[in-house]
Amino acid sequence: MSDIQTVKLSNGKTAQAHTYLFYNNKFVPGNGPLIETINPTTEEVICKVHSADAKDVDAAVDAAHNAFHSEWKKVAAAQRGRYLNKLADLMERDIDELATLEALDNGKSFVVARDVDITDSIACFRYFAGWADKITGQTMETTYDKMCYTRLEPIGVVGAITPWNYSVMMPVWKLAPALAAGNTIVLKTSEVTPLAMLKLCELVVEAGFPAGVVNVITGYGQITGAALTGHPKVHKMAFTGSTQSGRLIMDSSAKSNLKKVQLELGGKSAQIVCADADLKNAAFWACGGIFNNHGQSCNAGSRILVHESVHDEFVKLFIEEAKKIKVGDPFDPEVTQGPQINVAQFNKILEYIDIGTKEGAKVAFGGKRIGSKGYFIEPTVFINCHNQMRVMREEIFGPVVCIGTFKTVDEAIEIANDSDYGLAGGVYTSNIDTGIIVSNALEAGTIWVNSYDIFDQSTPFGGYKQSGFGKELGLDSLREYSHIKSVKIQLVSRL
Ligand code: TXE
Repeated sequence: MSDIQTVKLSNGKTAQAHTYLFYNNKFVPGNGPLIETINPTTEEVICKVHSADAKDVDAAVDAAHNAFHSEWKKVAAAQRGRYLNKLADLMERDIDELATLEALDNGKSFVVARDVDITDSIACFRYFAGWADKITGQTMETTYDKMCYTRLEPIGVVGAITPWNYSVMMPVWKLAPALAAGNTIVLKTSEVTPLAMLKLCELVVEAGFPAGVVNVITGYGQITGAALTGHPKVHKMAFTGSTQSGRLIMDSSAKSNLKKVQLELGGKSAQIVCADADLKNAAFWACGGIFNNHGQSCNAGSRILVHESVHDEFVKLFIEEAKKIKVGDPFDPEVTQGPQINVAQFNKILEYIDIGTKEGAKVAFGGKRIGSKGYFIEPTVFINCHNQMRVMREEIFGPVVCIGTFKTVDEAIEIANDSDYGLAGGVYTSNIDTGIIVSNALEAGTIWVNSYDIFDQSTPFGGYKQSGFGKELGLDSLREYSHIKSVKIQLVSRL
């Protein structure tokens, strides 16, 4: 089986896809089990992709280790930035090919893949390219006969493990700061959606990165992921995925060589709609806040808490917004919601719709599968929800929103914080004091006021509680990929 395969799109066209592992700037076959990657629109196999066994992981880590300790360490910081900018330029050139593979493999609309996922990934590389030669420490005042300063140093080989919901953007959120800070990286893509990232590897070579700096392998969590997490030459793990897998990664990192770990995990974020909110604006953002990416976002605002005095009006406006979502083939330019990622997620979501109904929530909109082929589910609105229901507490990770009411803002804060998770939150109000007070009180890493799900490269993102720890994006993220060294100099000679 050769590396490059011709794959079929659901619109009858074809694309080219790499199917091998990528390390040392080469595409090489893997020795793990072949993985069938499935088109969620048609339920057909797109192609078979090679996976890495423990020996392949060793080879990829060795490539990264050797590159770090030889060439990459000596590359000037400004040159690291130039490589990242060049990669961003090449992604811009090949944006349609990258978006095509992402839409094919993941099921998200081609337009969204191009204008959000790939466009934001390009912006992320450019943002961190700018930082590469501006990484500085501090000079400290201590005593008259000493000089003390800090240096930010790269950690070495970074291991990254990413999920399928943003199969280019989540890797890039790790690659860009890790490389800007001077590390090399071995990234394990999700076994569910490997294709777009493998295409990006082609561009890594063209951008001129020295061999071994960027390495991308595919494989199952228990085989490839576990080998990477337990590897003694990997000194930091960056992970996005389920809370359950996050625990395993932390455990294995601790048991191997006590790697530095950052985890971006699940969520059950609350959007609070106050009585004084502009309800049309709230309905617009809250709807995108849950249904963007088919509800498959860690920060999805999947609980909506509405002041009881405006509940009926809000629900009416919210459903009007939900009706505008067009579900269908990702390559139809009008479509905003494609299929769910795979049969496991599809069944899980339908099961939760059933659980919610049995718990006493009422389906006010949607609630069913669409068609008989492909993993399509209607945007679904539950009302009459309270915080003891499983659908209000557990991450559904699909297009299902649960709406409940509150009487006072304090009660809304209490309900919002009554969660194992703490990734994000939202508040809609026309009073800036309320906006700030609620933002301060919510136990979550990102809060949006009068909007939701807006990202910027400069603004850090990461969780509280069981949504994980560590920050992605922004200056804080560079520190996640750096050691801070203190240097203390005793001035011996006296004038
Ligand atoms: O995630 P997994 P799954 C949540 C969401 C979803 C649920 C299950 O609720 O319904 O998780 O999704 C790798 N050692 N999120 O099963 O398994 C795996 O190969 C090392 C939220 O797809 O966590 C993949 O690369 N790695 C989330 C990655 O972990 C392991 C996004 C994510 O897969 C591993 C995805 C192991 N033992 C799901 N086990 C978010 N925060 O956005 C698995 N992996």
